[in-house]
Amino acid sequence: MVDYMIKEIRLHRLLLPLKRPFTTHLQSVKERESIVVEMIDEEGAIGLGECVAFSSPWYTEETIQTCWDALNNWLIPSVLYKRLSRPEEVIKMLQPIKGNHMAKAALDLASWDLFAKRKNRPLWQLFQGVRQQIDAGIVATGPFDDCMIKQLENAVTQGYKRVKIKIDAETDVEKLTTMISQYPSLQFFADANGIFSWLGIEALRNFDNAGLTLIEQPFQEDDWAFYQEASHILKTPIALDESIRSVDDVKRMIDLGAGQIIVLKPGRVGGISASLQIHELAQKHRIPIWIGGMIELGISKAHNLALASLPQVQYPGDFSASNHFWEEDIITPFIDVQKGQITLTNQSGIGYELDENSIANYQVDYKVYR
Ligand code: OSB
Ligand code: MG
Repeated sequence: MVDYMIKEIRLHRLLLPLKRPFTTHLQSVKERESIVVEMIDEEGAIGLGECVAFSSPWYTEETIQTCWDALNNWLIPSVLYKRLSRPEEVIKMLQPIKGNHMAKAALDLASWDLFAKRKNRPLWQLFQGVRQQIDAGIVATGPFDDCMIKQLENAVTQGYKRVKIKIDAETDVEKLTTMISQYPSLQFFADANGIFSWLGIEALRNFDNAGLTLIEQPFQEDDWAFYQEASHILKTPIALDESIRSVDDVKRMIDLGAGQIIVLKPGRVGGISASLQIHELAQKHRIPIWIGGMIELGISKAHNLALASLPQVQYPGDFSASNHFWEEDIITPFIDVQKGQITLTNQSGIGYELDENSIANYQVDYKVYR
């Protein structure tokens, strides 16, 4: 394998408005910050990555500012001008720096896209993905009122097969059960974002006969004992989202028998390299995976889509079209959902390019290292 060199890295710090606020019991997100990474080799090939931390630590400890600082001060100096022969060497070079998985992921993603482009192969084929059509899935928020019905009707019209509902202390289980029975063509996931650590396992039990395909993150990240207990009591499978911050968390989940399904968010676990390790573990232990979203932009989404081609990904992920959250995404072409599916491209790498106009519109800071 021939060596190549990381000759230049560009960081675009962006701020985009959401079409409408995304509100859960944790936070109302109205605008989205992001860092897009361009990693360039000596031949001028460009690999794209994205950092998916939020502006404040409501969902993960890392924020866009901590990632910006980590990237500028420690991560980029550790990889710039280094020679590589494999994409996972970038994350290995970053091992002496503790934590900062979300900041590291941005570079790891870029490294994989760069490698695939050098090889002139689509990323999903490089992973030996087994499918080119990826099932889409939408998230619908708010109380079970007319607005929710409108969101569900739109989902059905656009061909989505799966809808994720956010649940909290106010959720009316009876209304939820009726609603689910009225949409037999849709699979319903319920995401609790940890609230049953405060409401208790008994309250969670009320959801067991609602017709849900799965319940996502009923308890807080480290409430492993709750996960063990609930996995015995509930017949609805439990999926772990926030709890899966690294490969080690997956090992813990398996050792403890805590939960049945992994929600894999590459941007949180340290990138593609860590995601492939998690996939291997999940395959060995027969644990199904689905790929989660974080209201991210097209670059991260494209990486996630490529991973969704892997065999152990067995449920539809958080994959909506670019126009679900955004007036204008930062990639061309936009991500498009047809008959409930997204087709992986045959272009090399992630198969999408940065839209320079849109980057210029939303850029609030820019750094270049060469
Ligand atoms: O908990 O899955 C979550 C969005 C931001 C942060 C956390 C979560 C979410 C979502 C939306 O549920 C998923 C999406 O981007 O489609
Ligand atoms: Mg979630």
